[in-house]
Amino acid sequence: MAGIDYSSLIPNNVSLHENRRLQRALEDWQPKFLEWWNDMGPLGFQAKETYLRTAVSVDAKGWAQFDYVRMPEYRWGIFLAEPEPGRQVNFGDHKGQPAWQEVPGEYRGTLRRLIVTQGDTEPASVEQQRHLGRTCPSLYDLRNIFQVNVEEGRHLWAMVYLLDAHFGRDGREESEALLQRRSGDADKPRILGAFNEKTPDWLSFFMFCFFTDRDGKYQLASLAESGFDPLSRTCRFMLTEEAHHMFVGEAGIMRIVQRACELMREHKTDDLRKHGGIDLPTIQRYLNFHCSVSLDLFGSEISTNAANFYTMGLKGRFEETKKTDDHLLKQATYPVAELDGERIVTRDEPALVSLNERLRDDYVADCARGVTRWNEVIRKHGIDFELTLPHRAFHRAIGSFAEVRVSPDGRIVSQAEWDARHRDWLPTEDDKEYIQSLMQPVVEPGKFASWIAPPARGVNGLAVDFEYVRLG
Ligand code: BYC
Repeated sequence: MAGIDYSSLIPNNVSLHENRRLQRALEDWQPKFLEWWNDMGPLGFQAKETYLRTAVSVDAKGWAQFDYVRMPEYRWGIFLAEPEPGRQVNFGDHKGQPAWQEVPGEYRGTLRRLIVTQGDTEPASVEQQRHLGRTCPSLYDLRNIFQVNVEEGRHLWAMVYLLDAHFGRDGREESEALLQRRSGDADKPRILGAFNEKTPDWLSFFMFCFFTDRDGKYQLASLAESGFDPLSRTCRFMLTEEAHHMFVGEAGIMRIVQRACELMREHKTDDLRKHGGIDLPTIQRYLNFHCSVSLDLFGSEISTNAANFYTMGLKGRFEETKKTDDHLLKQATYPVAELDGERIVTRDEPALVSLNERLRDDYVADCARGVTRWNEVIRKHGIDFELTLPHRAFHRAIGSFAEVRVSPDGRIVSQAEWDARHRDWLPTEDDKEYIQSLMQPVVEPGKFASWIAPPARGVNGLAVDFEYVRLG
């Protein structure tokens, strides 16, 4: 079961050949996916051989194999984590029942909506990153973004499999629609806000991988707890791929911070724009932006949707089965940050409707650990500067804080103060222009752009100056 059948048109470990109807539906979707990939995937590199990893089995060890592949020939397919014998619904009203192998009829619409929302983010991110190859800071980074892109493509396959296998005609229609919406399109935008923002440069890309892919980690982890077993198994395998995307983000920002510190020391100045580096305050403004739009992805602080997902057994908490409470949460409360006139206060709210906020708390704690590691680099250079996460109420468009102006340190401010100060807090036109001016491609193996340090090691034990993408 762990091995993946690569002999069929669609690689899979779900015995696709035994289900002709599903196989036909997916084989019908496959050329449409490829058409979308060619139209909306990485621009200008489709014919280049890239050193990519491909899943060969879903075992804990050794599931990845590395080789040169042209991206349109990447073997996208359907990989589910191993089934857990005797698995049950572990929370909500159906707690203790056997996990569902088929969609419970009464939850069909809700479950489909969750799967579509998850699925929609995957092609959206590929679309957002479409132009970045042309300004890569190195071949190593070019290979990494393509790895991320093909895996997001595979995550789309994962959700389309669930839609086609379990939602009949509606599912097939949703699968088509996933290829028709476009990131940032005024008429047919992607579903969630952050996935309609632009990712116009590599600083934004690394921030996106750090903050927005991390939302992916927490959402997938919650869906991996689902009582609908195929969704759980799908998300469990997706999480193994997601880890690399967050690594790309965290290590990318770390290398930019390191380069900034080296330039500050070398030139004895904070003004790195003369020296082709990205100064720490600019990094902070990009961090503020990407963190705040990613916080929005968790939905409203108080959400009956979230309560229903949980009570129905469809979407759990992060690490649900490690928690020792009753997994029903009908009596429990949870502290939630709220607006109280001109102040932000914390109040205990019913735990069920607070599940979005609870997941956001887990997420913020995880982000904070990454920021601490970046600050460690700054500290080691003897520089007196600290990157910080903005307050959760800063620059929000979803939830209780969407209506107020809040500073990164969590003060509610007047519109006048916001107008006067927001340039200190969010990327300015000047910042964007400067960052854009740095986006000159560096494609000689082992060479790196002026604004980013080389990584400590290459991919899969290879040298940093390995030819990760054959451009010749
Ligand atoms: N933008 O009760 P509310 C990833 C909508 S990232 C626009 O506040 P709820 C990845 C909401 O849909 C992970 N709309 O929120 C990362 C609802 O609309 P309907 C993606 C928003 O429902 C990088 C209404 O507002 N996965 O994998 O409790 C690269 C009121 O909703 C937003 C998931 O998100 C927003 N930010 O929770 C590649 C998991 N927020 O239904 C991939 C699946 C809320 O009234 N999704 N709305 O029309 C969910 O669990 C939930 O839909 C959400 C929202 C957590 C997103």
